[in-house]
Amino acid sequence: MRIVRYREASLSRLGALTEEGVVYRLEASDLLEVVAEARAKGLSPSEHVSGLIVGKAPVAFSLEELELLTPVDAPEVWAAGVTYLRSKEARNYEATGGKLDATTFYDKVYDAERPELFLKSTLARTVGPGQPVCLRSDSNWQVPEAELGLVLDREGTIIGYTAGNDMSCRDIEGENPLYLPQAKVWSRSCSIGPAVRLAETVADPYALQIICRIYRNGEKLVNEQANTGMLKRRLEELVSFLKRDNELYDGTVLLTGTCLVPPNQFTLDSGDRIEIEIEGIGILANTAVYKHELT
Ligand code: DO4
Ligand code: MG
Repeated sequence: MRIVRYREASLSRLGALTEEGVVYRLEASDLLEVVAEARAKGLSPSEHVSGLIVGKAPVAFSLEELELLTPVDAPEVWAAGVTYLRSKEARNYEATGGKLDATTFYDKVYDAERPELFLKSTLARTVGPGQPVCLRSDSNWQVPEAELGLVLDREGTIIGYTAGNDMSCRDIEGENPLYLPQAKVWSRSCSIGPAVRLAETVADPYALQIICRIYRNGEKLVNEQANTGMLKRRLEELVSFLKRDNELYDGTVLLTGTCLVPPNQFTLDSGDRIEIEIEGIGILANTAVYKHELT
């Protein structure tokens, strides 16, 4: 069972998306309300939602016809880094100008007990499916990072999974690691969606296929695949470090790091269509544009 949000007239609606791809409108205003209702009844959120839609008519539009919004209002989006070998290699390439045999702090964090965690985005900087993500005007080496996102409640319980795009500037990060916030955070530098798959409906979160495709003028330039089975850390381990002496808010999203990096010579251009597909969650599609091109 997945949860989506969509626009109807000018209102934001919550929907249940079944395995058959059918959307049912839910009365609750957001995912956290559904979770609270389920807990009050002693049910899992998916059991509760299945009960709510029994005998109801689906919405008149298909998923593709709906104007989807972020599936959850994430007050904060945090991100983990260097959690896959592929990411460590890519960062070392950026930081050493291609001298892959040099040992760097990326090697250290990959092996350290403490993971890399950083504040990636806020509600106002995060966009949903179909909405433009922005490119930085002062970078010449920009890529999307396809990542599994954990949707958390204020206790740090994983209530669902979504797909996330951690837009990144490889040149700014490679120039100096102290520039990380600028390499990661700017207007519309993060997208999440298209749905939240309720956690109890995922048999094994360490066995999800992740695909990143990038199209330019209709031509597929990037088509990379990986699997969450290659993740170096446990999901609960990442959450436990995020919770340490920290305040979590309902709907916080934690991106778990990228396992897909486009070829080193690739940089995003305005108009590129980015698709991030995660098995069982769906396809998060966004077009990259410069901020001044937004209408
Ligand atoms: O170390 C910098 C960021 C790493 C990252 O975003 C990732 O591995 O996904
Ligand atoms: Mg990342």
